Amino acid sequence: MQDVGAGGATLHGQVIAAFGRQYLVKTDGGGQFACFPRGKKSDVACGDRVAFARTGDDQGVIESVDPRSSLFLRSAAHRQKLIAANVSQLAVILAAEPSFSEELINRCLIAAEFQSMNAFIVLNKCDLAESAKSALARLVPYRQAGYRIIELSALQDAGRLLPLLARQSTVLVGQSGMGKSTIINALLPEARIATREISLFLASGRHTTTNARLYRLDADSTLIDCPGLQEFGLHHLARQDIVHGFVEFRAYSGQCRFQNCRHLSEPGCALALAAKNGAIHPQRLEMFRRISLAEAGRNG
Ligand SMILES: Nc1nc2c(ncn2[C@@H]2O[C@H](COP(=O)(O)OP(=O)(O)OP(=O)(O)O)[C@@H](O)[C@H]2O)c(=O)[nH]1
Ligand SMILES: [Mg+2]
Ligand SMILES: [Zn+2]
Repeated sequence: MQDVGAGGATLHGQVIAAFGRQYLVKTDGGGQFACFPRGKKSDVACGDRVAFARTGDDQGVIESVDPRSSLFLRSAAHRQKLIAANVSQLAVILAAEPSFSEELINRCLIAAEFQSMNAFIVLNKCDLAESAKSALARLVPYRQAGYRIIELSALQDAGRLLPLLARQSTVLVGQSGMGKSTIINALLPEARIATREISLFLASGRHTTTNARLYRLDADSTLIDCPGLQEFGLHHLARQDIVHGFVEFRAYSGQCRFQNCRHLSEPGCALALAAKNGAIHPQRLEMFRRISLAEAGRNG
């Protein structure tokens, strides 16, 4: 194989799985190496392109990370969790059952907007017709905001996602049990095998995904499967970034009575007026206020 350099040679590849501080790197020639980052800090994400020094037959040490086109991450006060690098779009995976958190949806969308990523929503398990109907009703504010909502049943046919995934690098996120891995397995039968291999490797018979993993759909399209999310901190964002994360609010920029309006309860707030007359969905403004107070409250 072309890419297998002599001992100590520098190789290049893409991180296709992240297990804590260990990364599986695939070279363009197809070789796979278990790599550790050099030093203590580990700021490498699934999807990253890296240069690494080969330290063994199938091992290496990551020397550097190439500049990224995007970095999808969540953060709390003192830590960041890198989710996926070099992704062009976000697919928020929801399901008819179990119930999903709307705050989580909004937080994921804000993080994607911050990285200028495209985003859309998938409502999975639509074979459960009754629950799908009420779930869909909860998604009206997002449709109104302009997000595409794809209804499907991964158990029946996930193929309708394919046109949206072509020539994109897509990260699938959502709460545990929504069906992210089932969707990927439906699109890529060989993913099932990879998942099983990883489960064996980690000696866990569980369904649930424990590590981020990149799958190649074709030469120009990739998918990243992630462990289920319970929370999504946005500590790395300023108040303005959170406002910007609500795409349909942008048309009202600069129209509030006060230039420093926080869109909470100030008089003459253009967003409050737009929500009142239905031009923006009141639930989105409510979500903005909740998240903004929780995250950007620290900035005054
Ligand atoms: N009825 C129905 N069940 C589904 C569908 N898709 C997935 N499931 C089931 O939902 C459960 C969870 O699916 P997973 O694909 O493991 O969910 P996940 O989002 O990857 O979960 P985590 O890895 O824990 O984050 C499994 O039992 C699936 O069989 C669907 O379209 N319809
Ligand atoms: Mg999974
Ligand atoms: Zn305002």
